[in-house]
Parts: sequence; C-alpha cells; structure tokens
Amino acid sequence: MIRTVETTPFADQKPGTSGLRKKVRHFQQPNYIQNFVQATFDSLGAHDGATLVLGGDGRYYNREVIQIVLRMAAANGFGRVLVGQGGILSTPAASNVIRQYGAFGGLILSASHNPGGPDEDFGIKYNIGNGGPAPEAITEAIYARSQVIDRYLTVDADDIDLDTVEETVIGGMTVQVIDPVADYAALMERLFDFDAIRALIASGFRLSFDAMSAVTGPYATEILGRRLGAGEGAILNGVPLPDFGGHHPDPNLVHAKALYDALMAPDAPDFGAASDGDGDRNLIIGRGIFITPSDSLAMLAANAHLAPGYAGGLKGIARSMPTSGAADRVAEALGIALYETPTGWKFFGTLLDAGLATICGEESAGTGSDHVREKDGLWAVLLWLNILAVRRQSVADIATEHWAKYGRNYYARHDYEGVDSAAADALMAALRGKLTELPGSTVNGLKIVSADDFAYIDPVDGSTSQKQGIRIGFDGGSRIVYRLSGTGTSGATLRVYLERYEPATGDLTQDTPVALADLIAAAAQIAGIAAHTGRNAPDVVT
Ligand code: VG1
Ligand code: CO
Repeated sequence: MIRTVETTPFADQKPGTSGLRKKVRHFQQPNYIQNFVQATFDSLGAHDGATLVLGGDGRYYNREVIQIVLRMAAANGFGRVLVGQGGILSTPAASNVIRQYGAFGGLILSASHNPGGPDEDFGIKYNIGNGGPAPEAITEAIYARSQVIDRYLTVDADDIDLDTVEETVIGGMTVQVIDPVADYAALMERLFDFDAIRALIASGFRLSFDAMSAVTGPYATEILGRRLGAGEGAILNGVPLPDFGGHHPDPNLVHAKALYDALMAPDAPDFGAASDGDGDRNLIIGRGIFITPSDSLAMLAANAHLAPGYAGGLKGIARSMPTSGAADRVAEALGIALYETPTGWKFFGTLLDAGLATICGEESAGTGSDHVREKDGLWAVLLWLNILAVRRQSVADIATEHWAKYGRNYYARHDYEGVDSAAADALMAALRGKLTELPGSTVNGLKIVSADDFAYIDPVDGSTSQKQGIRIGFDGGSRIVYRLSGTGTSGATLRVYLERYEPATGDLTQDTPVALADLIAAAAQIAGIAAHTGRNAPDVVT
C-alpha cells in the first residue's frame, strides 16, 4: 500500500521569513514538493495517528498540492487530516483550526502577498501544534533533511473531492473536509462585540473591504457582509481567484490604490480595509486618512480594552524590530512590557505561549493577538470596528487624539525590488563593515549615535538569531533600518525603514515624505544605494 519513491535533493529548499516560496514552475519540477513535504514530515517527532491541518490561499497549484500532501500524509502515518473546503484556509483560520482541534501541526500553502498564476509564486510552510509558524530550529532541521533526502512515501489513491464537507478515507487515514469559515467566525464573535458593530453599521456607518480576489473573500462576506450587516456591496473582489485577478494581493498603498482613492474621495465611506493573499495582513484607511501599520498597532493596543476579548487589559506588546516605536509609548503608558523581535511572525510564538504578550505587530501590515499564533487581517479590521463602535469617533479623530497624547512616529518603508542579489549582498556587507565607524559621524546634517546589526535572544527559550537588520540611530531618536527580504522569489529586495519621532508638543500634521526627507537622503548616502544598485528611487513606498 505505502509506496517508497526514490528521489534526490534540491539545493534550494531553505525556508525564508515565512516558509518556502518559489515560482510555481519551480515547484512543478518532479519531486520538488514531495521532497519538501517529506523533509518536513521526517523532521517532526512521532506523529503516528496524529491530526494534520491542511489548506491554502486558493492560488494556482493549491488543489494539486493538497492532493499530493494528502497521499503523503497517509503514507507517513497521520491518522487524520482536516482540510478546508475547496482547499481553502486563510493563514489565521488554519492557525485557529490547529489549536481548536488539538492538531499535531499544519501545512499552509501560500505565498501570501506575492502574485499567483502559472508564472507567479507558490509557497508552503509548516506550523506547529500551538498554531504558529515553525520556529527556526525546525525550519533549519527541515532544510538539513531536504539536503540528504533520498526517498519519499506516498500511497496510490484517487484524488479526493475537496468541495464537499464530508469525511473520506485515503490509505487508512481519515480526511475531513471542513467549512473553512465557521470556526474562525465563531472565534471572532467571542472576541468582539458584534452587537455594537452591527448597531454602528445600522446607524449609517459605511465600510468598504477589499479582499483583493484572495482568501479573505468568503470570510469577509460571512462576517462583515452577513453577520454584521454591511451587505455584499461592502466587499470588493470577494471571490478568491487562482491568479488574484492578475493583481498583487498586497494590501498597501500601491496595490490597493483603488481602495485608497475611494477613501480619499469626497463621498468616501467611513472606513476602508484590505487583506492579503492568505488573509494575515491588514490595511486600514479612514475617510481621508491612511493609518500606517505601525500606528495601527499602537492605536489598537491603546484601545483594545474596549473589545470584550481584551477587556482585562494586555499582558504585553511585541513588535518586530523595524516596526516603529509608536507601540513602545503605549506599552510605557500602560505599564506593560514591550518586546522587540526579528522580522517574521515565528518570533512571537514563544512570547504569546508564555503569556508575556497579548498583542503583536509588524510594520508590514501584520497585527494579531494571542487568539491564534499568526497575524490576522480580519481580526485587526474587527478590532478597529469594535473601537469605532464604542468611541463613535472618526478614524481621523482617533488618530489625532492618539498623536496628541503620545506624539507621532513618522514612518515609511522604501522597497527596492528585483535588485541583483550580489549587489544587494555587497551593499549589506559594506554597511556591516562600517558599523564601528558610523557612530559620532554626521550625514546630511544628522548625527549618528548608534549603529549595529540586530541580534535577538528569545527571552523564553534562549534561542538566538543573528544578522536581523542594520540599525542606524540618530541624535533625537530618528532611525534607519536596512535589511534584505526573505520572502521574494526573484533577485533581492532591499527594505529601508525610516522613522522620526515628533513629540506631542511638536508638529503632528506634516506630510510623511516631508517629515522624513532628511532621513531619506541620509539613508541613500550611508548605504550608497545608487552606487550599489543603480537605483535612484524605491519601487514601492509604504
Ligand atoms: C515580509 C515582511 C514581514 C512578514 C513576512 C511574511 O518579510 O517584511 O514582516 O512577516 O513578509 O508576511 P520579508 O522577509 O520579505 O521582509 V506574509 O503576509 O508574506 O506571510
Ligand atoms: Co500574508
């Protein structure tokens, strides 16, 4: 029954910031997906008879990979697989299913905000039993195993019907096709005051949610459209498409420009939001005002107690290192701890499990809490709506009051995409070579007071992570961070994160590019961006 198939290793199966991501055609090489899945199963502890969760963001190749994984899971001794209907599970919903059913772990098929289609991107990652992304020790073990793998296990069985909620058996293993939305929607109802949000919407408050033809369509339609009464008209691009309609399902000001324009128009709705390919990111725009993800984290943390799920207060706040310090000021005011982690959600898991933090966030439009172990796009939208329903103020008024109390962290991220990998590595190496000489020097009129390469020691398990981004600190608290993306599939992406703090007594109404102009020029100079990359301007500013 179980068939052992010989294979040989692929050199490039090292998971990045969030799993293994490559072009679809790369994944379609014979045995490529099988090798990675077998390397993953081989790296896990005993899992005989255990439950595995399986689902993806619905992108091109999702269904095919699900059938492959089901046969391999059966051959590898799993007792049961819970798979989302149609092969669909948003990343936060998958995290919830793993936790709720006490699963051993899960495989999530997604390349998140990267485009989909036969010539675009695919991805796969393993999540552990707490529902969160596998920590580095496990991703390293998977990679090591992938480098010596010589066989994979499968069973001969027909494809199963993914579209009917039912139970089947494949090679002695039970496959349960589950409703991908139901458990997640119930969780949201427990955390938030749906009555208050319904009343807000019934009072004439207008919202617009752009699902970007990606996985959140069915979730938003059920939760925002039906349960909260916003109606189907409030959901844009609500049907998941394998190629996301040819767009980047990346909720930022470039790829969600139509939504942004609608919120800046004279007849704008009160609230606009969008999510990404796999549903873990969020973009928040109020009428006439974009809320940066770093500010959103701070504002959500400051107001979270207004939602039933957080009425008891927060234990702590965690943010990734490049995320602005806006949340730090909220933590200080609340008298709770603030944790600074490397980029990627996998670093929040230990803090959440240990009860050290309740809310986490990243500047890349990721926010979440201890309700699951992934960032969660719709959760952030619902928390905002709950806050708006209680405070009955506009998003702009809430932001203005927040800055008047805590000051404002002007912030932007500049991405240089598709840079030659060797050139990007050389730029980072040159920066690393100057770390000791930079402090004390002045660039473009700005005095540098610190420079380092961020290293992290996990306060819970003591694991360490080096080289997580170059930080340059300036007199007065401004900061530049440089790092290379770990999620791209072609060339390198240089990310430059810029931040300047303006105290509550200062000018809180500047345009961000103006507020950051000095810093932007200094960033180009310090790293020699044009000389290394040949680029004079970033491709994407968020
Ligand atoms: C990016 C973001 C990071 C995020 C990661 C996964 O990583 O910067 O904050 O956790 O994507 O998000 P990188 O290495 O490209 O900077 V998702 O929505 O792709 O799962
Ligand atoms: Co994502």
